[in-house]
Amino acid sequence: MNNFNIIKIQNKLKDKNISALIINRTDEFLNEYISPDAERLFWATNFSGSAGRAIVTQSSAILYVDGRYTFQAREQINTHQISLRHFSDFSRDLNKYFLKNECIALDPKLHSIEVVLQYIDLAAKNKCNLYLTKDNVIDDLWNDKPIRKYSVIFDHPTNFSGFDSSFKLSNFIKVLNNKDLDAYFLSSLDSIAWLLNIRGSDILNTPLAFAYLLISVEYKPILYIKIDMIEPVLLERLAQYINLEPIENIKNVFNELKYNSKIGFDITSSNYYFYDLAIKKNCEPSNLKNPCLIPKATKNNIELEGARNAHIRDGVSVTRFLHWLKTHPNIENENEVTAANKLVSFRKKNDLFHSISFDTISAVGKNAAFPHYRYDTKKIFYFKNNSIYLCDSGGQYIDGTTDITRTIILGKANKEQKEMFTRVLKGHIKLSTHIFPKNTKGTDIDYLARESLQEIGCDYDHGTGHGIGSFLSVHEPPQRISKKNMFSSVPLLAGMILSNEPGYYKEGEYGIRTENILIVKEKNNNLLGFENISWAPIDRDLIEISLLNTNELKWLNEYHQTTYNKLSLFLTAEEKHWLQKVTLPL
Ligand SMILES: [Mn+2]
Repeated sequence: MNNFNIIKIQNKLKDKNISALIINRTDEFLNEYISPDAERLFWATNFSGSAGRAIVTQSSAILYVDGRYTFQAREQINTHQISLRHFSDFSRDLNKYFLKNECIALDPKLHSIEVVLQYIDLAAKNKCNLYLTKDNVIDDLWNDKPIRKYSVIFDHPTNFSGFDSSFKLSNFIKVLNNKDLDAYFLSSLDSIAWLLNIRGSDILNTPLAFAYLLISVEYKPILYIKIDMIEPVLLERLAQYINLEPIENIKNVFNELKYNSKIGFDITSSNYYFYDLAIKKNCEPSNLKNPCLIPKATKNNIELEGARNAHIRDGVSVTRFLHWLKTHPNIENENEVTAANKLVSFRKKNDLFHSISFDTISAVGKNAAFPHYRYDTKKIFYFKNNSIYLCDSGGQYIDGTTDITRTIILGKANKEQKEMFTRVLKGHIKLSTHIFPKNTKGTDIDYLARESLQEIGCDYDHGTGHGIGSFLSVHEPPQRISKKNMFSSVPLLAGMILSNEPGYYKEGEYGIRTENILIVKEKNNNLLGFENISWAPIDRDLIEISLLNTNELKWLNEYHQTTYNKLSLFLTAEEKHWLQKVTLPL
């Protein structure tokens, strides 16, 4: 089927004499999780993944996605009209478009300061025109664009968040004073939510409220937000130390600042529009890494305790779900959608449950080979005997965010599936039990999770671990465990929470991933290591015991014993009996 939206864009480019339009998959807050009105890349290309960029010219279109999404993108886009390339080729490819006298357009609200500054440099070098659009080209064409919805904004009290927001703000202002800044412009929604102990539901599955915050060393911070959506109790608290302004007035944010005020921006996570606006208002922008990032990532004891508790409740749901699947009398009558719904129904019963934390990846057989598969209610896949099922899911609880993946076999696994599952598990265990010196980055230890796969020439084309928020984003920077040179990385610090999720994907056949969540912990002799906080059985029917060494076997048996001890209290007699059986030592 022809993609008419690409043609509409191309006609618009011809009308406006634009050579190429760069589309970025994000919103003006540079979020990973966006509201439907910000799904411009999806509107243009039909690719629905959470990361990607496209370059549309008058006669061509190229979509750039990372390894998580290559299979999915190929299925979703019309490959006659749109070519697909790996994200790592994007920067190099720009040289093909930034040519002399060509006009390259982009919306400065949807690209980071850092990226636009690079484009400006490249355009100057190649004598090419960079056109920062005032009105978004796609919005002009998108007739049935959804209207942005705003939801209730509520308090996240200190018995869950640990520190009160005036304490966090005073630490933030200390940083600004140290750096000699007059103010800081913050547009990362999860940082604003963390700093002010507020949460909302403006974005599906991530408890954020649309807002901007200007923090001044001299005046009260100004929060641009939907004031009438704030719950009365919260409004009363915020009004004590914050000035509230309607979010629609954000374009006036720098108006009251004195001439030449030095304003900090995080050039990687703020959009270029506001940086440019600050310059136009005679302010002096200055790059400062978002001062919330490290304090937000290194969870306090209350947040860590909340995460442990949330993961036990969540593990109970996942275990009940696995029991339901593995003991189902007619699994062929169930499908990816009914399974995902079943899992949600278990989670909903848990205390402090708010929502799921991302669209459940519920993938049967060959669909599991898409690391970020999204089931399609129009194209239902039923369970088949002797097929692999991969489920990656999570919950938002008031005391913590969870994320867990289990891969199971329904029926009998073949030799290859068992070998690959066991190699993935070996990587998972190796990372989980690693002890490392301070100052180690996630990129330094990523290889541990891949070693056993790489021994036989296999690998997976995605990161091994991401940070995770406290009742916030399920993917939370800055820490990550991934290959070197792919993303920037920071040293791992005690209190950080990360996922451990190696996998293996065989296109057209099956996919495997085993994911638990880890807390970075101080160990003896000034070293760091991990504490595992996810509990759910790992499918013994997929394990090839002969491939595990003594220590790995010991880890697995202890993991299963602890899983049983932590969860059995909350299960029915039948579920408990089943869990006992599947967690017996191997
Ligand atoms: Mn994950």
